[in-house]
Order: sequence, then C-alpha cells, then structure tokens
Amino acid sequence: MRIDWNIARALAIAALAAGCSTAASEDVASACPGGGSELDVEGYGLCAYPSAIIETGFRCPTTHAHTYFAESGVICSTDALPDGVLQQALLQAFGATGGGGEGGSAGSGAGGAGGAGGSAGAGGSGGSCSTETLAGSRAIDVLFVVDNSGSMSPVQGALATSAPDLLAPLLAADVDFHLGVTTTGMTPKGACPGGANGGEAGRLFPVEGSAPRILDAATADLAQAFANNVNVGNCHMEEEGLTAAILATGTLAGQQDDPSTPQAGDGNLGFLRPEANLAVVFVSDEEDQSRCAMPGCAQQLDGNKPGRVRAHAIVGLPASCVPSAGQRYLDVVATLGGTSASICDPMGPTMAALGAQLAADAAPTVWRFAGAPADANGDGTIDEQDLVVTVDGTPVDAQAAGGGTNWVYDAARNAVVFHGLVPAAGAAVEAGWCN
Ligand SMILES: [Ca+2]
Ligand SMILES: [Ca+2]
Repeated sequence: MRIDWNIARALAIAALAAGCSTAASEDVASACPGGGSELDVEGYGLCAYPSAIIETGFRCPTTHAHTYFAESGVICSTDALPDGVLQQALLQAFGATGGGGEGGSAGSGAGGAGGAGGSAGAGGSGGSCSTETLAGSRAIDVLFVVDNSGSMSPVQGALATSAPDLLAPLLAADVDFHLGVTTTGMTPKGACPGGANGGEAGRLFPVEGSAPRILDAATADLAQAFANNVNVGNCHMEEEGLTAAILATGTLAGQQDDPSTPQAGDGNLGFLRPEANLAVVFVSDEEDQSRCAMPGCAQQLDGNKPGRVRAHAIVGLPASCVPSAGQRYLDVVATLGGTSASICDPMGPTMAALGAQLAADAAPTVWRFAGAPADANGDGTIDEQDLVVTVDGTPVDAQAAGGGTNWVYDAARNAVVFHGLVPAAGAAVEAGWCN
C-alpha cells in the first residue's frame, strides 16, 4: 500500500553564514528559536520550521546553519545532512501535516551573506512522499563440488537426473539463487570435459566457458544446464574437495580471470554476491585428501564469508556402500552446520530435501518494489540517496556506521538489497521517498 504524505521535494542549500531571523533572536534559550521544533534524526540535531511560520528573509539559527527548504517547511541542521537523513527528517517533521504547501518560494533569499549558499532557487513544483512495504525474497549462492574420479559416473548421472528435484523448492519459494559446479580435481589429469582436464582447482565448470558457469532462475533450460555442469567427467584420482571449495569461494571469487591458467575468463567473479548466504555441497564417494587439517579446513571455508557459510555432504557415511567414508566432509558439515546424506541412497529424495534446506537457508536480503521509487533529489538517478529504508520501523542508513554497506538500491531487480546487514526472519521492510 502506498501512502501519500503530501510533502514537497526538498532543496538542499549549503551552510549560510548569516544570522538568525528577528524572531529567532527573541528566545535564544530554545535550541530552535523562533518557534522551531527540535528533532533528532539518527544523531543529527535538527530544527524544523513549518511553512506556516516561515517569513521572508528567514534564516536558520547560526547553531543550525545548514538549511534545507521544502514546500512543507525548512529543516535546519548543525551538520550537512545525507539525503537519506534529510528525507527521513522531512517525513518525521512534516509527514503528518497533510498540506501540500504552496511551493516555489523557498529558494529566494537563500545563499546570502556567507556566499556559501549555492544552488537553491528552482523551487519545488509540489509533490508527495510515499512509503511502500517491500516484498521480500531470499538469496543464496550454491556451490556443488563434484568428485570427478573414475567411480563417480553413476552418481553424476543421478545428480543430473535429479536436477528438477533440487530446483523445484528453490523456484517455488522464489529464492534468488546462484548455482555453480566445480570438481575435486586440482591438477589436469586426463580426458575430462570442460577445458581443465579434470584440474578445475576451484574454477567453475566448464572453465572454457562453453556453457553458462553461473546458473540462476533466469538461465535458459535451467535443469538441463545444471545436468550438463555436474557431468564433470571421470579422470582424476586425487579428491581434494575441501581445497577446491576454499579456492572457489576465496581468491577465485574476486577474479574475472585466473592469471595462472591459460583459459581466459576462468575466474569465479560474480558467483558470490554480498547479499547471499553461501552453501557448499560436497558430492564424493571417497574421503577428502586436501592438505589442510581439521578444523582449519572448515575455518578457512567459513573465512571466505564469515558466519554465512553452510556445508552439505552427499558422501559415504560410515558403514555405507562405498569403500571410503567422507569423514572430513562430515566434519566440516558438523562445524559449519548443514546436512548430510548417504551417496548410496536414491538421489532424487536427497536432492529434493537439499533444495528445501537451501531455500530455508537463503538470506532474507532482497526486497522488491511493486512499482519504481522516484528520483526524490532530482539528480537524474534513483539510488540510495532517494530512499528512507526502515526495518521493523527503524530507519537503516545505506552506509554502515563503521564503514561498509548496509543496503543498496538495485535498479535491475528494482529492489532494496541488503549486504552487511541481514534483516531478521519475519522482519518488515519499508521504503519511503519523495517526488
Ligand atoms: Ca585464466
Ligand atoms: Ca536521485
């Protein structure tokens, strides 16, 4: 539901060096002399003056010299305000007034004595503010690490056949997923497909890029694409699934190309997304032979996305049908959390259960608009500066206080996408903007 707040677009004006208005000097005891209301928005001390009390020649108090005109009134601030804070202040100060204001008169007279004024003028043409409750969906990046040793052919076939079982729960829940495959092989060995002769070393299959390497819900013929990518061949004898996973989600995740290999564009850049949790699915019928020790392997993997990695194992469970249990994979599952299934059991139900688990483990970080928000500050781009985002009613800045990013506006998805901050399960996310 959209709510019109009937507030005009704000015009930001830089600090004025001029003194207070006559009215303001009469009651200096108030933090906001001249009838202004004190306001605290995210730590900024503000004074709000509704249009009704604004007189020609109005100046903000010298203590609050940063001046922001809107049709509904003026916000005066001790410090320059980020656009998001300004939008929020306008909503808070004048949002309930219901008056559209006459508009246009704001700019005149501003920018005066101090010369620091600037680009006031222009005058708002009237408008409104809106809020929208956003529709949430969840994001997860899923890496399959598939054993490419000689005995794995039937398992790879079963994985391929079960692709629809894996995908159904993800698609049904509208999960925003990435799906990639690498192998347990570190060095080229023999006649495996995909361009690496079995030595993917964490690079997404196929390294020569003959087919999509990062699959998502929009990939053409998705189930078949996944089926193709899990058929990684059977040419290797040294299974190092944990090392492969660490490389795939570590150094390679930041590289468009792996400079140490002849294939162009064989890095994994774009696979991991800041908004997504990460799941690594190990599929092997033998024990991991990586050199890292436990629990170091698990810690290294977690370090690639601290606190947001889960591991799943489809391996030889102790006393199962294969000669070697995948105990090290199971140890990583135990450390990072996740599920395990026997590689000897029918793959369809295993993949269906895994798909449901992945959907549940996805992060609630993608919040879509029903319509497009407006370019509230009129700079020609719809971005974070135009929006006030709240999570369960609490405003959240786009930038995190200690650096980093809380959220971005993603135009392609028309969504507020959370990065460092993950809303709690069941949270309500709203966005407000003015035009
Ligand atoms: Ca390369
Ligand atoms: Ca804008």
